[in-house]
Amino acid sequence: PHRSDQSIKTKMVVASSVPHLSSGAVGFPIIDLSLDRSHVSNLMVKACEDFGFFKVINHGVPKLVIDGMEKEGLNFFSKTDLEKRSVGLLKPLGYGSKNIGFNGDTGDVEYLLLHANSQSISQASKSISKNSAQFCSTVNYYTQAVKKLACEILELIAEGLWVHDKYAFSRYIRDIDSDSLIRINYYPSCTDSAAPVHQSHRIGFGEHSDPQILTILHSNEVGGFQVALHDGTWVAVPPDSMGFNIIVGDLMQAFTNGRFKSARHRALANTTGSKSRMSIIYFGAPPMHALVYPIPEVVKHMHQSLYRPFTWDEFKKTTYSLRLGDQRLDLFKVL
Ligand code: GA4
Repeated sequence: PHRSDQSIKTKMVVASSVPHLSSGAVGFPIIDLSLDRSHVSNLMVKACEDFGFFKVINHGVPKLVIDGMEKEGLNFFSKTDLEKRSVGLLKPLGYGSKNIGFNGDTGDVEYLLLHANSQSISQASKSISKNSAQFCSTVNYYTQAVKKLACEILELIAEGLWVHDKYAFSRYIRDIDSDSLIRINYYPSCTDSAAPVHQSHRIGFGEHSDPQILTILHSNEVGGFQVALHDGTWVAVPPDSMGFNIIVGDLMQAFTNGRFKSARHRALANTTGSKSRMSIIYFGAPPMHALVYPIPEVVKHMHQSLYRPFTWDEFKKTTYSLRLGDQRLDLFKVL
């Protein structure tokens, strides 16, 4: 069932109500990766339990790599409609505008969605950019850098959870057959959008959780991104082009037997500013055939597995058979 989008009003949560916060005036945890390893891993586990969401700073991804990727993104979205639509890839991959998935979800967004492996990027580059070699190397650099960051975070989380195998989660996205994706979302500013300005609550990308393991989201300095707390309250995430937002996906919820919850998030369409919002997103996923099940170390403390084992292939098919906002993991619960 679709969760109703009751209120678009958001609440700013102050740091004092979330005691473990390390910094920042607004409520979500900001984790400094340059700090002591065991401290960082404990903070991450707590953030994943409390919010399924946090921001990392001092992450080690070079600014040059991020800037290069942003430039390629802006370059692509500034092309004509015809040029963008000529990106002929297999749906759902490739260029899209307004339509999300196959079941009628829409938003005020344009996007480019690619497989995150170098062969696919190289293949796609040819139809995306005139300077395909440069596009290809820029996207590859970025993807490699955020993949490394995703692995580091997953290894820190494994340590924080006292899982014996430090690579229990990261091995899936390190696998050469990993089904990870890279996506660039472009939310046109109100000046270049056809929609009436008075519609100040337009949705760019509707409420949903990400089906994969972990998401690494970067955005430019334009706001609009929001994350829901466990009680359903929406909180605006202040834009920060220096940090990365980390989002727990459905598979991480399954791996941790529900100890972590995938974070529901959305992007409001740009309605006030004249600048477009652009986000660059890496979705860390396992290979298609990988079996996903709650890890024994976590289940041990909870006595019972909440979810039955399933393959990523099976989960992905289910994901695409449902609507954007559906709670797809519920279908994999042990009754
Ligand atoms: C949400 C996370 C990723 O962007 C994505 C999306 C996918 C798509 O846009 O093709 C989905 C959406 C996402 C979840 C439900 C289904 C599938 C659109 C949709 C309606 C690439 C993904 O893996 O799942």
